[in-house]
Amino acid sequence: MAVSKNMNVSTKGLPKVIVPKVVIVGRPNVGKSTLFNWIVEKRIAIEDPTAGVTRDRLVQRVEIEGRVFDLIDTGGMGFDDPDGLTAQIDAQIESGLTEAALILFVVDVRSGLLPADREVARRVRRTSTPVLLVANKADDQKFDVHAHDFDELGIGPPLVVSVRQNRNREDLVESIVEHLPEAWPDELEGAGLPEMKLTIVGRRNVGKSTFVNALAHEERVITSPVAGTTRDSVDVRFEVDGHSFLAFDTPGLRRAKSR
Ligand SMILES: Nc1nc2c(ncn2[C@@H]2O[C@H](COP(=O)(O)OP(=O)(O)OP(=O)(O)O)[C@@H](O)[C@H]2O)c(=O)[nH]1
Ligand SMILES: [Mg+2]
Repeated sequence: MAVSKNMNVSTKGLPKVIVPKVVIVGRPNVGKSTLFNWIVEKRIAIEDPTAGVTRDRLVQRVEIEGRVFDLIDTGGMGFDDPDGLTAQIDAQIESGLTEAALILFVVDVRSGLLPADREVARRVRRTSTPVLLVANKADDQKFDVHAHDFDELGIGPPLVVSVRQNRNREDLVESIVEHLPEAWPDELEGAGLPEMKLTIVGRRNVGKSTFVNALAHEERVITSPVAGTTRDSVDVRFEVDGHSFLAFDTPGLRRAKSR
């Protein structure tokens, strides 16, 4: 079995389990989180008309057509965060790119090719990882011709989709599965399941994310003195003495505003 930098999970007593990571990247507001939720068929990531909403990298394990992979949502590349978290958001994107077995590079057919898309293209081309270009927001067939705008990115023809209109999900999913590294033996299925799940809750700014990072021994989630830094709930897998755990970092609970 080929083991690459993209392979991650081990479970005590069992051989290494290979779970490829598929990372979604793109400039802000192209619909990355919406696409993430669409593929995993759950409302995990916050979708919002405002640019720069996603900060952490979100992971969801997906099983499609018998293949298992971790789908990762990331913040908008090139977004200048008003809370001063730009470098940390970018570091999360970089971690996603580094661990990816496949990159889904999302663009928006409605707004066409923007300089920020070229910047994303430059960055993904620096990796040696396969890239699938996904042109989102083609809510209607008339948008399909605009997909050619993105040819000059040099990534290849985009897969044209609309999450809103549920267009071409099957093609996208099939394409992801085709690009995954080789399958692992059937008997290992499910071996990557955590032995224990922990949910971390508490008021804003009490140090929940800092605690999760201490467990994971890495800067897995963004921490800062700014209350409300964590916006999405984030699954964090980590191991202690060969045992696998899943911690669930949650946004801080806010007191209901008194009027
Ligand atoms: N018309 C149209 N709008 C879409 C589609 N997919 C997503 N959107 C909208 O695009 C906006 C941005 O969506 P998000 O998923 O939050 O975008 P994002 O790329 O994750 O944004 P950041 O995390 O801020 O970088 C939201 O208002 C979505 O409803 C689509 O297929 N068609
Ligand atoms: Mg997002």
